Amino acid sequence: MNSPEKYMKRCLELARNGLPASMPNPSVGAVIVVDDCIIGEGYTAPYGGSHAEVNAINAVKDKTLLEKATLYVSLEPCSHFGKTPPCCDLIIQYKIPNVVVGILDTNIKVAGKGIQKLRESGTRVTVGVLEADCYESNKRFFTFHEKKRPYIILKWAQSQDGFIAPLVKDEIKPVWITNPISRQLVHKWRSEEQAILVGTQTAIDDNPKLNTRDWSGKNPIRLVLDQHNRIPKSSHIFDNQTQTIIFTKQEILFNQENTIFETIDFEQNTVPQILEVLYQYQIQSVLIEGGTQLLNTFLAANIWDEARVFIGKKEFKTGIKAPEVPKGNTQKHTILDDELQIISNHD
Ligand code: AOF
Ligand code: ZN
Repeated sequence: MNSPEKYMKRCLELARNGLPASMPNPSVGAVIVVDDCIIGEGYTAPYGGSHAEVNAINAVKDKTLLEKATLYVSLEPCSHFGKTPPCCDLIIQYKIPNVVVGILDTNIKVAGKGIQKLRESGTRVTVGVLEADCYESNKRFFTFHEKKRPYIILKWAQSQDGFIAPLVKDEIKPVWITNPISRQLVHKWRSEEQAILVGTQTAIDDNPKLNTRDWSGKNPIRLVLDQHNRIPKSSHIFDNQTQTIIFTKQEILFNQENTIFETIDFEQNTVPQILEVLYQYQIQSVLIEGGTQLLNTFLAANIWDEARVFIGKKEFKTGIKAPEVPKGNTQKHTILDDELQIISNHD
């Protein structure tokens, strides 16, 4: 591995520490090198905080070394005043002569202007090191800016014989298809995304909390479809514990500060309307947890980025049919007795 790749790998390692707290900002890693020695490192602080480059520069004890350093960074340094001043200005101020960038920023506020500003100041800039990995590290951010919609992850669990639920539910005891470890993993996944979406029937049948109680991360924003306001107000999703958005045909009076109603036209295709609302709220990623009808709607429209499907050992013989597992670039994992397939909708 040559040294730009070696240091970019380190940037990506650092960037992983910044997610999900940085969202909707991308999480970036930066490494400052002199004579093949790392003298400073940093990654993006939680949303609204300092950027990776700033943290890396602040970590360097002897600032005079910066005048002969190379800064490696997994995303183009910003050139705009957002919640923080431009990273480019700081790089120029400290006279860092070389900058190696993983990938360009597609946020229109930056989009090449960072590179241009650095080059105009005389900084030597290289772009495109481990570009695909840098894209992957901020897939939610890039999807949001490029497609004007959140990154969409479909998730469901199905029985060995292809059912998402039995026909008749036990009122007292929930029927689990997957083992407790898989279920904990789902709570980790919930903590990694900004929002979680379920359909009306799932909200009524399962009365889900849609939180991360089996994991230590933050709760996602809950999104629920409820065209005719059929979901009982005593349901967990109306418990005001987490910000909740209800997509409905007609808004109703409901005085809970954490519950917002968004009216959409159910006579029209709902998918683009939902995505438009999420874009307005700057929600960059959503985990869609069912039910079958909602998952099938996104699959049929081919508007999804990843599907995560658990296949449990249980057989139901009859029940509610799971969506057809989509074809695509598939990774298979085993979690105790469960099989997990992760399918990417991209090459
Ligand atoms: C960088 N380094 O670590 C990150 C960048 O409102 P602000 O000031 O926090 O700016 C947010 C934008 O800056 C964000 O949308 C993206 O374009 C860029 N993020 N840039 O140089 C970083 N996180
Ligand atoms: Zn910046």
